[in-house]
Amino acid sequence: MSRIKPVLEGDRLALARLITQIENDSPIGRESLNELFPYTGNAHLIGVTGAPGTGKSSLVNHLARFLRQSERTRTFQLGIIAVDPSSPFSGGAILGDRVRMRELAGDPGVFIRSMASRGNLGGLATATSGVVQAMDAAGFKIILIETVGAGQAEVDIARLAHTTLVIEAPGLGDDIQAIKAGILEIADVLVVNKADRPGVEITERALRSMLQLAHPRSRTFMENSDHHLMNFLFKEKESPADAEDLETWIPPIIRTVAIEGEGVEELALAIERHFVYLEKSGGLKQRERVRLESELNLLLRETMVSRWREDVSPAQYEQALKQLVLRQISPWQAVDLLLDGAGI
Ligand SMILES: Nc1nc2c(ncn2[C@@H]2O[C@H](COP(=O)(O)OP(=O)(O)O)[C@@H](O)[C@H]2O)c(=O)[nH]1
Ligand SMILES: [Mg+2]
Repeated sequence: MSRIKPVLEGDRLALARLITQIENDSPIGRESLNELFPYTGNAHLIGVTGAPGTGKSSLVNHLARFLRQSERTRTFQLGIIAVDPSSPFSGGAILGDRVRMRELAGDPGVFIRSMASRGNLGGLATATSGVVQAMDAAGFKIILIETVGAGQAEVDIARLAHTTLVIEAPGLGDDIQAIKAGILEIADVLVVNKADRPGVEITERALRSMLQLAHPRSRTFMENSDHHLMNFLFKEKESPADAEDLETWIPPIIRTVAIEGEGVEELALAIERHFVYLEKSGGLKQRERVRLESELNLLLRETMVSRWREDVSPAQYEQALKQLVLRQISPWQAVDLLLDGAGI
């Protein structure tokens, strides 16, 4: 208890140290997370995902500043986790994050952490979930998690959130190759950033038709989504709890110009509207269950593989692979051989 007390009390240095322990997957990190877990569950977790260069970091930056200034949220402590699955030596995203840190530095209500993979994507998702828990227990009311929407690990990370924003930008191809269907399916809010660039309409139209494919049920989309959304938002401003008429959540499409901060207010309202929707519809409990279930499955998968690795030597693995390549054994037989060898 004494170890986690400073973290629970909001000591930033203690939190930063704990996060390092979590990233290293140390025994102290794990024990602390066990002790902290009962204190989690109070943060609104917001995932921000999309292809590299779509403007996720710029948007998160502006959103953070907006939330720290707006009346309802200005007392909230805000956590930002930037997950960069590329090599820590590639530099790009990390450099961008340094710029952001300088911009948001000086605001004691904002805590930023960048995480880079050390070549183990599964481990990155697990570490991210641990860091989210630590920030949640430390009292952050809103946690923004930025990930590059590409592989399975990013989908795993996106599943940690209550509200997922998928960021698109014009010019990445009319058919939006950059977005994987899996990511689109978990989108709660769609953002077309770089709306100052040509091709916004094309991107928006493509997104709308992809959404209809992904959610063929009762989702219909107004031709002019901005008007639809604004109507809703103004109603919402008067009575934030009045979301009962919504049976199915229709992901709104919001245009933004992140570098100017344009559309950020609308985005913040859409996020809030989604949270209110989750609370009112009972979806929050359901979401929480699904969220924790994917977290559990993630840890199970990873723990099983790492235990197996401890039991099977690289030589045994090589031997099985060699037999497989020589077609002395089938892939299934290779699996049996390796799992039996590990006593699993
Ligand atoms: N023209 C324009 N450029 C933008 C906008 N948002 C971001 N950018 C630029 O796009 C580049 C990538 O932005 P960044 O936030 O790092 O993208 P990320 O890789 O998705 O995090 C940077 O040079 C930004 O200045 C926008 O709305 N309009
Ligand atoms: Mg970024």
